[in-house]
Amino acid sequence: MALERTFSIIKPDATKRNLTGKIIAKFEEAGLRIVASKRIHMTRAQAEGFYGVHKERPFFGELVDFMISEPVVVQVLEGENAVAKNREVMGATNPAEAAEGTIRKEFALSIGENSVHGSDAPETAAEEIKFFFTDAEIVG
Ligand code: DAT
Ligand code: MG
Repeated sequence: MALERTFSIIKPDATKRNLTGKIIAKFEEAGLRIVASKRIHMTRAQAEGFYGVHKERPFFGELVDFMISEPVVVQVLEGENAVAKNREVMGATNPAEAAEGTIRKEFALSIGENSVHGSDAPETAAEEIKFFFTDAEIVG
């Protein structure tokens, strides 16, 4: 299979607890390469736009407030089957259901404060990468 790219966010609960390096180590151990990375403090407009697909969900307001509560690290990860591999390394949305060894099992605090975001399909990965990065910022 060809190299694929996916989009990741290390979320506020994780940056706040100084877990950035431990989470990046999980990606690298799984064979995912960091080809773009920046630490940003998302604006409300960015968070609402990024999570627009969830705007009718009851937790939308809470999700946006959380995502702008602290800085985040946005990244592009590259590797074989990167979208699915990243989802595997992340673990289930709810840490209570996440498999042993996954990022969410080890680090997440709750279903909302769950340490990482990862694209769910190649098409959404392409859109999410474009939302935060220019082509020039991605160095493969
Ligand atoms: P994932 O992040 O695993 O792709 P998702 O796309 O269904 O999960 O939801 C996006 C984020 O919204 C999720 O990481 C945390 C938050 N969220 C989802 N379900 C929630 C719930 N029932 N209560 C609170 N926050 C929730
Ligand atoms: Mg999702």
